[in-house]
Amino acid sequence: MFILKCVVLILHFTFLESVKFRCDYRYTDIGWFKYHEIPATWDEARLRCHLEGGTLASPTTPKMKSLMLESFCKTEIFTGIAAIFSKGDYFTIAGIPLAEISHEWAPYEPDNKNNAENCITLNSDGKLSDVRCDEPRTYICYREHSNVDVNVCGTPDPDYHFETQTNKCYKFHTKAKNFERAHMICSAEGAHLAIINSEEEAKIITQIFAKYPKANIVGSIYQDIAIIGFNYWGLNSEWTTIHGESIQKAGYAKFAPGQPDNLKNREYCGTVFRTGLLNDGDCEVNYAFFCEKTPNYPPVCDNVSNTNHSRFCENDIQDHEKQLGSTSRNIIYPGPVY
Ligand SMILES: *[C@@H]1O[C@H](CO)[C@@H](O)[C@H](O)[C@H]1NC(C)=O
Ligand SMILES: *[C@@H]1O[C@H](CO)[C@@H](O)[C@H](O)[C@H]1NC(C)=O
Ligand SMILES: [Ca+2]
Ligand SMILES: [Ca+2]
Repeated sequence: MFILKCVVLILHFTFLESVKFRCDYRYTDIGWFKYHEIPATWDEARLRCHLEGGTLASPTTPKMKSLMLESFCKTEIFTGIAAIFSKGDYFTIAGIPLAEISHEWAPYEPDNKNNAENCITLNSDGKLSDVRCDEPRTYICYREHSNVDVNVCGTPDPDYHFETQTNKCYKFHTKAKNFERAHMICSAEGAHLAIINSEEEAKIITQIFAKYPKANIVGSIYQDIAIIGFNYWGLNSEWTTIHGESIQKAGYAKFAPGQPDNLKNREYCGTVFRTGLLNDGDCEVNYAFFCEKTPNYPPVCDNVSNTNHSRFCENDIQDHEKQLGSTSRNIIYPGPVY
């Protein structure tokens, strides 16, 4: 019996020892990495990494650099090193000065071309270049190893709360954003703008909204309205959820009295009042918003090192061939040209 208890205890501790994080990040012994293949401007890349629970990666150590280099196939990626506060003063997101990072510049770099280059790329040969921040590039997000595990909602973000009636998690964002930005934020968090599928869910939304009095909502003059996941599908003349169903079919279509009123002829995005009743809102106006998350999506993985991280670079190589107009298979990566 005693031995059995010991085994159970040991199993218990072994279990406790692992920390989970979303599987789109690859675990290494220094932390979690995700290569973002959709190019973004530096500001957007930084924000997306932050919302995902990481930071825009920088080659701060030889180990970091080699893990970054084996994660991408492009000629270069954005790093987190940028001069965002004053020209020429380069720091990582976490404030490490470039001078403290061992680095080698690509030929003729840095040139601060047209006095417009404030961001730094890591090139496939391991060298750095200064580039414009507003020209989209791919990038890597990095999450340092942390003891903070995911919660029942499958995220380390403590602001997602599980609701038993719907088996979903919800997060109320008090910092008001427009529809597009709200959609991006929920997506990056592994969630989506909340979709109300029943009276019950409308009630949950109402109850969450009630926990945040007007004074808690920043950046909006409409503190009784929050964005949720539906909008007006003009071509089909129908209020449609972001998952493509009419709101009637999705299960909840109760507009507030007098709504939708298409005020000023510019209300095509879905919002909800504190009452739980729907409203058409202005897609460009900032409102608080609700994200909804399925607990087991995105899936989470244990912090187990995955050594099989060879990226399949064929697509990128074909890209280069197209750009170069070459048919050669044993391509030599061209140096970056700025
Ligand atoms: C996983 O995380 C736990 C808790 O922080 C840690 O003790 C363990 O060493 C980690 N495993 C690996 C392979 O890094
Ligand atoms: C490693 O990854 C490649 C490509 O994704 C896959 O074909 C191969 O089976 C993997 N090997 C192992 C040992 O997991
Ligand atoms: Ca340059
Ligand atoms: Ca309205």
